[in-house]
Amino acid sequence: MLMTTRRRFLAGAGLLAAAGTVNRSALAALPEPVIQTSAATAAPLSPPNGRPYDPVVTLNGWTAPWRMNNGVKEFHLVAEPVEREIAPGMVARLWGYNGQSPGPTIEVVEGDRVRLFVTNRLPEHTTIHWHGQRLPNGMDGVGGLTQPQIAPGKTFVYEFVARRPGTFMYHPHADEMVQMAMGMMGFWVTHPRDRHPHIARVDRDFCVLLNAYDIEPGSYVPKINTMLEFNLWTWNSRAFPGIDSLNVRKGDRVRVRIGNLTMTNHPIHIHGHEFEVTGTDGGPTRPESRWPEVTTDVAVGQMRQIEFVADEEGDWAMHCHKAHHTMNAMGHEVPTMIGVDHRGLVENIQKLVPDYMLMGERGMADMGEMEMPLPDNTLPMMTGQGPFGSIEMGGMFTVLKVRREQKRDDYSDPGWFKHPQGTVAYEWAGAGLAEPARSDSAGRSSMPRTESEQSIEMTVRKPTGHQGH
Ligand SMILES: [Cu+2]
Repeated sequence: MLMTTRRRFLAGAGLLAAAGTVNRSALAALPEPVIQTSAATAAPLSPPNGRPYDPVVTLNGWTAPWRMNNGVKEFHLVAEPVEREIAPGMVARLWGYNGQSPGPTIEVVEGDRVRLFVTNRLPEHTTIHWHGQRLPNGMDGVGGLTQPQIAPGKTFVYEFVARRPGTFMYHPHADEMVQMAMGMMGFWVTHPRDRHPHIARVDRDFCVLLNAYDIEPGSYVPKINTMLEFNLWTWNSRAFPGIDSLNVRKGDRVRVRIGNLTMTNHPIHIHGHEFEVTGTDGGPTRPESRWPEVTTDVAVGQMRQIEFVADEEGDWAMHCHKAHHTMNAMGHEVPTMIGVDHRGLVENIQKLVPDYMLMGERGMADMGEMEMPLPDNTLPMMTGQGPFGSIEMGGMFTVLKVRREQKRDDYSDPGWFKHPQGTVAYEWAGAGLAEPARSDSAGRSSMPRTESEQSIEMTVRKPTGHQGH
């Protein structure tokens, strides 16, 4: 959903008119920035001009349109306050680019000369650092070090040649802690110019930028001084169940590009498939350096490209393996209640405090289904309805959907997987479990102790003569 009819027309028509139809005065003017108001995943942007490439899909994001100006690819980024839907039911007031956080993905081709106009509509100065790029030092975007800060209301121009193919990011290098905590960041992909020996062609190419926010339940603006205790762990500023699924066709070669601009590392895990890291922040990895894995850690400031053939049909979980990062906002002060017997207590307290609820007595799974009244503008801690009930997830979690019948170039959600008969875990219908034999406290167990362990135990147990023991 683009803001004006004209903008919608320009973007929908594959954009900002080809160079031949742009007149001289238009070329002297700033390229019109395209403002995005939706958090939906945009269809990949097939390049309307310039060198051809296979476009990426930014989950819950989009690629910035450009105009060609005498062979230079021109983009216009506007740094500004934005409203971002984190998931249905919660909107955050962030800072971002062109209407959203993260900003649009920039896609160019190796060897492209790129000119980026950056207009600052924030209440304070900013810059943009082009993370990972080879470029002239004065284009590196470090406020105070390589350029003056961009004051509110001003527009700066960055220009360089995209010298190497790979996965990059962009973010401010000005009041960096605050501006990144507020959501200012974006993805950059430089596609190879020709066939590259270490870059395979893929059928699906997804972009995920890892970010995190600390937004008190019921409020809208992130707390900017938080270093580690974030309460919203997001991909492209979306939390489960707001993160779109990765929809692929069985047999597709799939690439997922992951960049981490949070303040901690994220071990990204995919079910049902092995993948290889085919690229890092430094570019494509040499094939002889790759090994198969199912989880890869993405440290702060890093980018990882993982690739696999999606050859197992189904709905496969894909998530950060830090369990706290697949939860939405929750208090860290919730005590562990497992095993505590509260029978009768809740009823008594509810006579005094009608809304009182006890959390966590049998684990926390109940939270996933609890119809607990939440403050405005917050997300349940564990949520998401699957075909078999609550998924009990939040944060950095989504689903890789592999389908035989998914059409090529079709990114639409195929719905839940229909499992072939006899392939779903099922309830045992036979006799129940009798109480199993357990080893006793005298230490008779399947692992007999060594003599020395036994003698240590004797020493401890024997009274030593001290009074009062
Ligand atoms: Cu994580």
